[in-house]
Amino acid sequence: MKFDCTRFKHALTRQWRRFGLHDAQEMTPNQWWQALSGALADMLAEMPAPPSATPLRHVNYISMEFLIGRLTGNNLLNLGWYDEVNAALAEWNITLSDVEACETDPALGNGGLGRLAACFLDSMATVGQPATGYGLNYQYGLFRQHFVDGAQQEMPDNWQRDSYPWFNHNAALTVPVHLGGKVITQNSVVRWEPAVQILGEAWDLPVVGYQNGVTQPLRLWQAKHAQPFNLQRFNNGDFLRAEQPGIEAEKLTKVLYPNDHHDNGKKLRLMQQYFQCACSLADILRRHQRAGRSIASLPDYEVIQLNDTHPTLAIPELMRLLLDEHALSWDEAWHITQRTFAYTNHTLMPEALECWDVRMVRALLPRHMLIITQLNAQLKKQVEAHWPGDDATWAKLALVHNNQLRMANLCVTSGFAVNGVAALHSQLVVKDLFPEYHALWPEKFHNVTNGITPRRWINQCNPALAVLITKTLDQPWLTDLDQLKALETYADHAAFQAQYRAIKQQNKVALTQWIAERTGIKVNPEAMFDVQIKRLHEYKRQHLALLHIIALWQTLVSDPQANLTPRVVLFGAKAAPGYVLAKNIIYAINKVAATINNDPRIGDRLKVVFVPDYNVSVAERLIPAADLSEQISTAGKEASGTGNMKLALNGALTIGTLDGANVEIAEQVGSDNIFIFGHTVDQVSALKAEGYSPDAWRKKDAQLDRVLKALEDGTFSDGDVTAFEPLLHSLSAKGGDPYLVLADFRHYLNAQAQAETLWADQHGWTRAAILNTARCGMFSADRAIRDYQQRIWQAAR
Ligand code: DL6
Repeated sequence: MKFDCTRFKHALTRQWRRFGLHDAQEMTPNQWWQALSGALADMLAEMPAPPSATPLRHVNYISMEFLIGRLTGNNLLNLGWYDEVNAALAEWNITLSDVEACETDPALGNGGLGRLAACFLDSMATVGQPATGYGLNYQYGLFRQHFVDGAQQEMPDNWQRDSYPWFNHNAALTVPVHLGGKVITQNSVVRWEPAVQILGEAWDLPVVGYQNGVTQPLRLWQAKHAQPFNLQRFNNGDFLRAEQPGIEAEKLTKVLYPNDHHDNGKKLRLMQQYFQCACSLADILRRHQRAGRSIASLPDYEVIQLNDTHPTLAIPELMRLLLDEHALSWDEAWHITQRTFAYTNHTLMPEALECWDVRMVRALLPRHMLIITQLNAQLKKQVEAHWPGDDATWAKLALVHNNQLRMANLCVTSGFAVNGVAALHSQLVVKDLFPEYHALWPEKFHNVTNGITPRRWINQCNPALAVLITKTLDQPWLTDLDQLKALETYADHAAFQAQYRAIKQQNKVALTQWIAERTGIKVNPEAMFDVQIKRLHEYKRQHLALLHIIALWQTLVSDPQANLTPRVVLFGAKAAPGYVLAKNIIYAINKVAATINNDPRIGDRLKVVFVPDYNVSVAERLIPAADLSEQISTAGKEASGTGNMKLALNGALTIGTLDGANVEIAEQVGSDNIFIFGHTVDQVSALKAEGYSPDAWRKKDAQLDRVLKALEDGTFSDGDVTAFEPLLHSLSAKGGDPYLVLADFRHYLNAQAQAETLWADQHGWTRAAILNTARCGMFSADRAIRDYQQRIWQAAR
């Protein structure tokens, strides 16, 4: 797609006139960002749609989260217009990078699952897979994180939904959604009489394929009331209640993940889930029928990929539409439904497998609950035929059990495919989570190892490395990441090594400056940058990294001559507001950091920085500057991880357990170029089976004992011996150390020592880093999308 500078300037002019300005020179930096993005969005909207006759089924990717990151630079790079726009802006003495710095980071997700969804949209547009992303347009994202004396404080993240220039409000697509009420059966005809109607507005963001002319929508639904304002109440002086209907409806898409520790929060989340599903289903059926296709042919043209169980209600919603609106028989409706849905599992953690109180579902969705009850009865017959009289098996497989509706069971039963997100995880999905379902329907189960888009995670975030690769390879590689393999021959090449190292160094210097501005902490860019960035969760074991930091500090204090590698340990993570232990781990890291960073005996040899408010843009700064990538979850707990892939691709060496996609990263990069440690999945099970005792591990390791004592005795907390109570409890005999931190401590320290040995040999380290970049081609999201196409979406039906 060629850049048309005249059209661009016209579009830009229209934007600043909208601000009521006469001249571009009057714009503030933020207005520049608004104007530029608005102009580009207009230009994209005016572009002719690419030819639509494709034999491929259209993918409808429904996800509660899309962590899309900043769009302006990314879209320009994908359009291939970055340099031209930069040149055009120079006429006003503006640089694109200054404009990009003003951009807001849409806070429409929480972690890996939402970022994966964003990578997949980019790849679907790039590989030519017709697709629509369906999500919710939350007004407030997760939260903005601040630290007060080291403790996490959450502030609302009002990320500017109302003035986000990339949005196109597609008013023609508004759909009504119903809730509550009752079901009436007359002459065996079932009718739902809902109590409430809400409108779903379609707010579209463009997903731009990489230099191929494709733009596809990410459609985010926003809740509105049909009559948000009651004039009569207002005229009667009842001003507050006049706005009530609008407020009630709009709360549905107000916040991402409302606190679900109380019933109102849970109900709101359930309503969000249904609202999203109902809007998306209406849109999919409308598109299908507009194309003149019969309802029976839906699965031939459309597939609905459920990103985890959050959009499960799409299943009974489709059944309802087919039965009640299209008057199909139960068998016809079920036949269509079963061939339409595919489900991706992203977690084995029992507490993350969604269940809903049946009474709550029935109150909100009485018709859907009736359908689910019928599906449950149908499933019971199948289970009974396979395992006659086996109540225990039925208790595991039932959709409804003990008044709980199990969303994962509904997904597995009702779809044609189930996949895990890394080889190990997919094996565990079959072995530990759904063995009986696998026995019933082995053909449904697949693995699709996650991937990341190289457009954002190297081209955009690490432009100097992208230029070096382009200069070195004679093949296009950004859409064919396996081409990176050819870099292997340069791993020992002195000139290439020097350039590769210089780029890393330049990224580290840039990060050093940014850290100083953001946190006031001065770090040494020559030190090893040791990075752990991911959600804060006990299983991810940020506290294991903390124990190592304390051990390093104690060594440096007791032996000032100790030959340790200078290190900067960097964390980025948000803890869920109600997750006491996770917040205490953040607090402990910050308190330890404050002690170490201010210890004059330590100087530049060890610094610890917890970067506040970790998000996609922060990740884009940290990843290109990382030397060591911490992937240290307990084996069997991390489904995949995708940060591990981004870091390895950008030349950070992984220190990690044999968990999630680390296993495949190790296979790809080779055992000499990764530091693997810790108990394996089988060893973890064995240890637990024999009765794991954290105290026994503490007793046999004097260094571990010293580290824990320093947390217990107030060394890092101004003498307050209770400051880290939740953390210490978790690691104690009482807490049981459920994620085996103490059992892996010694292995981890040994692996860290190996990393220091290799760091001392800068040639060897750079060689390993280059081989990481060269061998991470398989972690492109393009490959993941092609796997989905081959194994699931376009497989013989
Ligand atoms: O598949 C994307 C991502 C994985 O890389 C992470 O390993 C996994 O923890 C994450 N899962 C979730 C599950 N949330 N729920 N429910 O976020 O998915």
